Amino acid sequence: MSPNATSRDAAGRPRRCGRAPSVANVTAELGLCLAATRGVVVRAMAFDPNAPAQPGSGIFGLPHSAEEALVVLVPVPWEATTSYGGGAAEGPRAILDASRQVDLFDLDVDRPYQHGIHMLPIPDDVAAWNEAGKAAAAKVIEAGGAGEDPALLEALAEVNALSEKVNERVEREVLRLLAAKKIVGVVGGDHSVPYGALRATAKHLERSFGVLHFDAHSDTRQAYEGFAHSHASIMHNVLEGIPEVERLVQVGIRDVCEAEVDYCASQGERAVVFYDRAISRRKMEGEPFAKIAREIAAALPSQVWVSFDIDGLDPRYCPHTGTPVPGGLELVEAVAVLREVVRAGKTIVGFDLNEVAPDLADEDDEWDGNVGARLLYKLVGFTLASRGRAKLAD
Ligand SMILES: [Mn+2]
Repeated sequence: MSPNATSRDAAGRPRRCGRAPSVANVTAELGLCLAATRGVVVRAMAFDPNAPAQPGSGIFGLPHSAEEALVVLVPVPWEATTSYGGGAAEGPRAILDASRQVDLFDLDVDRPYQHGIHMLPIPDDVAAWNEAGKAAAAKVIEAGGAGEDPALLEALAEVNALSEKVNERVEREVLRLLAAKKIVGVVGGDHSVPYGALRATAKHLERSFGVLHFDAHSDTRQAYEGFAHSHASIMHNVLEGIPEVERLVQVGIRDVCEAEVDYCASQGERAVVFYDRAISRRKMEGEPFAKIAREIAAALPSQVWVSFDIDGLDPRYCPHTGTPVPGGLELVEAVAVLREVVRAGKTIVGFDLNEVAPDLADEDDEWDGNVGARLLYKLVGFTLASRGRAKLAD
């Protein structure tokens, strides 16, 4: 919440900013919007970026439709293979709800909202697949794997089939948006959800690119618990299934199995891991994080997809995420890495944010959604800046 957010809206939520819309502001901003969205019809509603979010407004309180927006966010309420704590399927809703409190002016990238940001409706079909998938997966997880049990093998096959449906749906949606020249961000859901988006990006770009992966976990397990598209297997699947991904750069990793360490090492230069242990030690020895951030950026190829698992951050930023691990990045450190990626002249070709889970026991607790929304806005902002569509502050 911003320091000047003292009043509350009709729903009792703190307002973003107490300032009343002024005619001069509205006119100036509409002018900016028109200038920024050449050829696109901007709806006549008076939008004031300094005012509180309007009831019924979209993500970040913005008025843009999918057609008007340059940035389109794809929510994926899917967490069937979550093995520990649940709630990530509610991530898109929690982020959307909390996003209306985010101040639109951004000290890193000025006015990223000018090009329009829209979140697609949370899809009912994926939510239904999630319910079915979770019920089937729970039996397998409880038994510690399907083994030779025919009923469990059937449940496992059902989960894997549903995962493939999610992947195909996300891939189709993202391909359609990329063809319409949109900038795409995927909002999970668990960490299995961006796979389809990465496949779509590979097809659309027709060239190689890198993945910058923030996470506490390596996510390079092969078919974790038997699930082909487990949240814990996403980067294994990416490296094995998407040859266009020329390099994976992982940051914040601190909870891995030995097979994952060996697997990443076996990838040679294709996988570069900035373990949390190494980052922490360097900081303890007095190295500035800015230097580490530049090193991370330098390890990336020129085209970069950012895959952000919220648990890459210190868990006080994401207390209800499914698999929290002590340690991790500060939010400002993650932002510093994104900033260095842009400063290094790399192009962010798309991004995902996943594993944000609200407190399911207390619906008034917006903290996880709040951090998620703010990080999402930064991802949007730096992506736009990397494409010359937002100004990077000094
Ligand atoms: Mn993780």
